[in-house]
Amino acid sequence: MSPIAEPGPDAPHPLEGPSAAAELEREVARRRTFAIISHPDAGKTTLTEKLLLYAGAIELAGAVRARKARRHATSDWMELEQERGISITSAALEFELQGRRVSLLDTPGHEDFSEDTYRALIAADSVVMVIDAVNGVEDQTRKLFEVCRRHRLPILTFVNKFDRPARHPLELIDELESTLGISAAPVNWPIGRADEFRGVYDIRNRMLHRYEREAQGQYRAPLELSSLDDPHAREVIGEEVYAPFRESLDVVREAGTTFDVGDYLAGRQTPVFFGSALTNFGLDPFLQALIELAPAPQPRPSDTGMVNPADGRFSGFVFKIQANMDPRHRDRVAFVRVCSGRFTKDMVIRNSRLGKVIRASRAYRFFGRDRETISVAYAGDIVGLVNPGNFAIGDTIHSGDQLRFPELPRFPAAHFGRVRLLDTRYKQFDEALRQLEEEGLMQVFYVSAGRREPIVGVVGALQYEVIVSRFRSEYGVAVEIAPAEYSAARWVGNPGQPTPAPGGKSVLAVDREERRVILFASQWDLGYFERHHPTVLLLAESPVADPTLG
Ligand SMILES: Nc1nc2c(ncn2[C@@H]2O[C@H](COP(=O)(O)OP(=O)(O)OP(=O)(O)O)[C@@H](O)[C@H]2O)c(=O)[nH]1
Ligand SMILES: [Mg+2]
Repeated sequence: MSPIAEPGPDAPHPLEGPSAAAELEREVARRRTFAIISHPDAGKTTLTEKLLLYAGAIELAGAVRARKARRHATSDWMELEQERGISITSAALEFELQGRRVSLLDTPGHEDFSEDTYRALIAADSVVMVIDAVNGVEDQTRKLFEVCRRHRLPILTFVNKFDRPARHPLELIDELESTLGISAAPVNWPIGRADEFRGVYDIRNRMLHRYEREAQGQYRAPLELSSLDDPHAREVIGEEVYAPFRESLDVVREAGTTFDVGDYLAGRQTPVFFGSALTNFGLDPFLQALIELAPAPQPRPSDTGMVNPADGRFSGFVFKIQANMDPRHRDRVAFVRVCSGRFTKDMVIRNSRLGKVIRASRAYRFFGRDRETISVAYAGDIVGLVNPGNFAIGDTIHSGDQLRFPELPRFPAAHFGRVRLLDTRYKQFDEALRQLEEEGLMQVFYVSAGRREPIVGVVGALQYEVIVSRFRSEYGVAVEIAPAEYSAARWVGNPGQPTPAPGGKSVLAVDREERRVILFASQWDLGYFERHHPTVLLLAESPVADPTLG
């Protein structure tokens, strides 16, 4: 028994009062939560790994697509990610740097995984956009940029791969401005490219950061150049590279956008940095800028008005669920973005969808696959709560009065496949279906009596591969997925009425909760049904988040 008496009901809680409010404000102000986005392969995971390295959070940067014996990147922890050298699921990494508490979300670039990327974006306060210097602004970057614009997220741009035969920097800046419609303000300017890449010139501070192929990231103090006309500068850079560099620099200094922090924070302007993540070049100034410029947690809209991060009341939302991250525990973790207040271990919280009270007895912070138990977290943090079926993606959790954050984007399934169990591990098979559906990786439908051969609906076909791989590696179950001839799923929204037979190759199915779903063989069939049965309410989204339906 503890010799210390429990405080009576009237005693102030140790975490209340003016000093607690000041502590909350201080902690919130030092938080920086951002997502790294881009088209596949631009170098997000490589940049993430190198930023961690520079921040001192990891000792040895693991290369993406490294040989088997070598370490893998911290944020690509899943087996299939390591096999394929691509990111499949977003990863959260939290570290301390120069008095800031940084939470970084490395996201997958591939369109088939973009639902996960969109949700991670909404959990962030700002964004790092990576551009491949050879390919410029690519499709997926454009789409993700639109989401950033809608949410008014400030964006820092890192133009990567300048060690390769990159496009001309003026052309890249121009492309950023013309295709994205945002003004782009170069913070530094590349000197040469590919084999003639000499480094970057910091425009505002007039510093020359020299690139040295052999140094591979070892820190070299930048050279201060009081004037670029200085013969020493020409000598260091080399006459052949100097002339075109100087010419383009003069163009941007005269006609280009100058950096303005207000415009950046308002999402009207993106500061642009040039470098090469793989060869560790240009990372230090970028990381510095990130620490100095990226905004602290911002107020967020809810159904009860704006929620201020320094509000005393705890609130947050679940933006991701991931099962089996830790092979030793094999549990399901809900990733919560804390939006206001302070979260403490054992706190009694409420899930606003279920109206249910939950005691948060285990909470974690993340470092890729690794996690650490925490006893306190503040607005801006990404917290993991072990999820015994208490949370769904999009849930708002809070203490105090009821509130709800806006719903998270859900994408309708566009590809359908029949899952076949190739062994007899039925129990594990059902568990895998349930847990991966809960993650939002797929939707599961049952046609007629066939409980053993469900139909899964996914956003992108690459997810089939992920499902097969995860069934095997996480549940020890062998399955194969054969394409099924459906192209849309719609829940029937009027539970009381009988559902007319859809006809043709379309079928009536149920989801896990026995709610009725029609799997349409084509978009045309869907349209035909809608025209002929205008009273049948068809819902494009799984009503999972609403227990009153069905
Ligand atoms: N030459 C060169 N290659 C790079 C650089 N940065 C990354 N790469 C390579 O580009 C490839 C893709 O890098 P990733 O970091 O996995 O790219 P990503 O953006 O995370 O890709 P997804 O997560 O799959 O969208 C890898 O082979 C990297 O080694 C760079 O600065 N220079
Ligand atoms: Mg990646």
